[in-house]
Amino acid sequence: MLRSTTHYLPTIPLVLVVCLLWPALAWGTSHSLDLNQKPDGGPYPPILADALVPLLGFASEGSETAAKSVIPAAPICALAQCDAKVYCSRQPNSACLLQTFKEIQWRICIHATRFGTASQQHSKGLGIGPVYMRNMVETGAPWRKILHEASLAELFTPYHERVGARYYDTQYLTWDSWQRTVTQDDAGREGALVTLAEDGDFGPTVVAECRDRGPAWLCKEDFEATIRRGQELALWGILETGNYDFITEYAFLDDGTIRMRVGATGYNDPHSPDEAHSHDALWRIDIDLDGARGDTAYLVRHVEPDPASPSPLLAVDEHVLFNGGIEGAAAWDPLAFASLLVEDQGVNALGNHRGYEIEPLRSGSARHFGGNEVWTTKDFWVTRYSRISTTWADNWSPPDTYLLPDIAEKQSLQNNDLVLWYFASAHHDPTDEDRENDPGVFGYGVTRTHWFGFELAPHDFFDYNPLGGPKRCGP
Ligand SMILES: [Cu+2]
Repeated sequence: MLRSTTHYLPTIPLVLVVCLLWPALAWGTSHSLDLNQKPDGGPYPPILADALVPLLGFASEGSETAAKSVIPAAPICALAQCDAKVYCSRQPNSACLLQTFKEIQWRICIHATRFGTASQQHSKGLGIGPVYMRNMVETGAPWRKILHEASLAELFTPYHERVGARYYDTQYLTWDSWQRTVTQDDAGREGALVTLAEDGDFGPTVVAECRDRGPAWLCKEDFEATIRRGQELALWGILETGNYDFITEYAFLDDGTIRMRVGATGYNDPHSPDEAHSHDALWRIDIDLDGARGDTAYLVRHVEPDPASPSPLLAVDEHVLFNGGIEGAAAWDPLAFASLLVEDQGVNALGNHRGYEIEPLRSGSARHFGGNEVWTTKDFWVTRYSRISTTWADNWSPPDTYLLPDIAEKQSLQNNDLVLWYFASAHHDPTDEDRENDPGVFGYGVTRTHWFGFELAPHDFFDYNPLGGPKRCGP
């Protein structure tokens, strides 16, 4: 079903205003009596008022300046709307979000991906980009681009016991069929709902949550102790593919990290609810550190023992050109703590190239051996941005049909415009925890969320601990 596009509101969707103002009024009433008391008399979590009042208060034009002026003394979230016309030009069904933490600020476009044409539609669900970040500690620090676009390229669900069950979950998605609306129940007490620019008739499809992520660092000595708790803004929506609901999440941390995860939940295949299977995802990340050009890919590995040393006790860490500096792929080696690093030509104050690296979040590595499944045999793929990179999803086809021709060009991965592809999986062998609580039946039903993904973490992108860590605590 195609939804009307006549309700496109270029700066802030009307429904977004309504969604945001309603809770503002409700909380405003309760907070007018006692900021620390909710209507039933219990205490609010401290983050609630701090996180959401700025969000609601700055959901208006000119918010970039306004948001900057209300940076609180404590490190909390503050979400506002930026100008989608300027920052979300490639995908019109979008929202532009400005997230202000104590030390850094994020400018994020989130959008519903649309590929192909109106008559031959295709989608990969929610995507992000462009994404910019800037340091708020240093006066006048520039916005630095981190990535141009990132989304899922594919979701794949092969079952263990059925030769024919090789489900490419994005194959049948049209521009709208995958979307599901989200509610305050989805968002929780600390979340807000975002309606994309062309979804006024449909409703909100993105949850924005400010989350406390525990101790970001701490230091305790006999007579002195200090701690910094971390926060993150998590943006997530639902990619609905049938019995499974895939939660696609993009989280922006206050230390400059971007975390991308998929959570597989919903209900098990009714035809074979106890059959083991894997949930595979391929992400495409068009990384543009400080602009598109000048990026170089490396594989970073820990090697122990150091083969060049006579002692088995010594270790060494490698920082080598990815695939010798040309387009290609590599397996993730957990014994090497391997990561995929991209460095820009630009350097920080210490003369180190500003970089970001993919650090896997996963419990294992799937490998499959059917037709068109070569793309599942490696975890990191790096290509140069090229014609294939711009047409890879115009019409749906399995990843082998665009990824393999792309790396076959053997273009240079040094000082170039790079695209990263990351493959990860969750293995799901249903257990009794997958069953409904219906005594006498105990049939297989809804499954708990299986998460997998990665972090895109800063690597010499800052000059120092971005969360203000002191030299030490104590004397
Ligand atoms: Cu499953």
